[in-house]
Amino acid sequence: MAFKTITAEEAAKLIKNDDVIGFSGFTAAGCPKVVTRALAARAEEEHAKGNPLKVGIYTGASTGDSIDGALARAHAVKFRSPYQSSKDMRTELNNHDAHYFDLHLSELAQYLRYGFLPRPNWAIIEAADITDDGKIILTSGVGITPTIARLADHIIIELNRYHPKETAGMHDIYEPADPPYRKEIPVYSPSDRTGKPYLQAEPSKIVGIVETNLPNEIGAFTPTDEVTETIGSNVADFLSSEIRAGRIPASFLPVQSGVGNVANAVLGAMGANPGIPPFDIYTEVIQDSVIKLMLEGNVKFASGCSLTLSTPVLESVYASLAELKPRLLLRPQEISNSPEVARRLGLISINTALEADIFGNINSTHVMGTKMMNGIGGSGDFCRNAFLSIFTTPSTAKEGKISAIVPMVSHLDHSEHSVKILITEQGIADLRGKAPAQRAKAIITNCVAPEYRTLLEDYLKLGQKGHTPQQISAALGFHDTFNKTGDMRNTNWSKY
Ligand code: 0RQ
Repeated sequence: MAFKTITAEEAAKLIKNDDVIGFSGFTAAGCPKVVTRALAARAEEEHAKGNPLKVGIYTGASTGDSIDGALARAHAVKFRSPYQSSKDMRTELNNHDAHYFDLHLSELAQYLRYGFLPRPNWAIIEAADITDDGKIILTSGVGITPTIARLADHIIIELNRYHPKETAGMHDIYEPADPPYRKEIPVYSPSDRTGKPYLQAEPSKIVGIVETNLPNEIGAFTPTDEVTETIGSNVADFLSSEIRAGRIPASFLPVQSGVGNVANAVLGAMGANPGIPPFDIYTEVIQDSVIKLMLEGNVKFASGCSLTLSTPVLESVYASLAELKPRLLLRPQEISNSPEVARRLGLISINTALEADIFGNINSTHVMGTKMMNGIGGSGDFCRNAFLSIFTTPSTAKEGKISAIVPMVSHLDHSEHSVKILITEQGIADLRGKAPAQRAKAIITNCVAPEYRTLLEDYLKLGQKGHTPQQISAALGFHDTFNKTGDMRNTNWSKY
């Protein structure tokens, strides 16, 4: 091999305080796994000696524990973008120990190219294979890798033998030109290819190869329960009724679905609904339920940015590559999440809200308006541009002490102008063509948990006479009551 083999510790020693690193992968799929653990150990040693060692971090999305967890616990992160879902990183961000810049996932690569953010000094890339002239076959997640490989001064490769070289052909690596030279992204159907199956890196930038043989750090999904299954069947019933009404073509449209338990339940219910024909997926995260639906014949093709699969399911895909590779495509996130492509393909977009308000605004990110949960992720890329944007959420959280439907969201990620349908286990609110007061009625009647309905009806009676009948002094009364008493059900409007 043309490149020097080095250890993770040797690689980590090259990285200096204040350096900026871009990582391959998307979610824990395709992320490097050993250099950051060595870097975290070094940071702890340096900190013990009183020396600073903190780095800026760009990733595709969330990562495995070896990146966000290890570096956060070592207090080795100066800034972080665009998405994370690690308990330890969350603590760092919420304590202001690391600065977090929450960003639409489709935008990070171009933000870096445009010079809006510091350029990465390092790209650390997990590869399934590499040729002497720098052609890299990525593993199970693409993320921002093409852009960081091009922009970084130096590249470290983690060559992970766990991922078979035979995945070559599953990736489609393409970077759009920047304005004023950008042309349309030529994806007209989910299976269209626009680029190359490999990433071309500049060989002189590659400082070393660290050999590994490690699975992705992806935990198993918690099983569906009554609430998530009811949300799933509400979504599937709604979509099949839209087909019957002629508002969704009988051949159906490509589906984007978020991550997590609700998303898994939704896809499962869609597969089981006889009113929904086999469909294509155009999304960011291909998770276990997509592979199951593919094997059952309910999903025809899946384009995404990562195979975020539990280890047994990823291994079953690798064991059936001849059958599945022609039906799977992994793209950079600026293509998988492209607003232009989402609008053109007419995606049905289904994402999960942390909280929604009775007027159809969505908070996806901030618990009680202040604490960062994960980030906006791809939800904004899709929601604003989809053919039909659906948000789902269980109607309550924390054993009913929190209503996920509130008078006014405590932080705004997706506005009433983008959100078309809200679905909970209680039912479905179709917000299309409704004025704010009508939306409030539809949401309170159909989506709110019974114990919160009267409270929200009473809130509306307090309302001012304006177009959107908010009572500003009481609008965050649910949150205020929760902060004071630990239970939103104690809200007493006469106090506001
Ligand atoms: O708390 O973890 O302590 O049990 O929030 O809630 O119901 O398990 O739902 O795991 O799907 O996460 C919005 C965070 C939902 C996620 C969000 C508490 C609840 C629980 C998690 P525990 P659930 P999920 C594709 C698209 C933004 C990015 C996005 C997300 C925990 O879906 O990050 O959409 N979305 N990306 O108890 C306080 C509330 C709450 C609440 C729930 N109103 N107030 N806590 N919880 N509602 C993905 C990518 O972009 C990669």
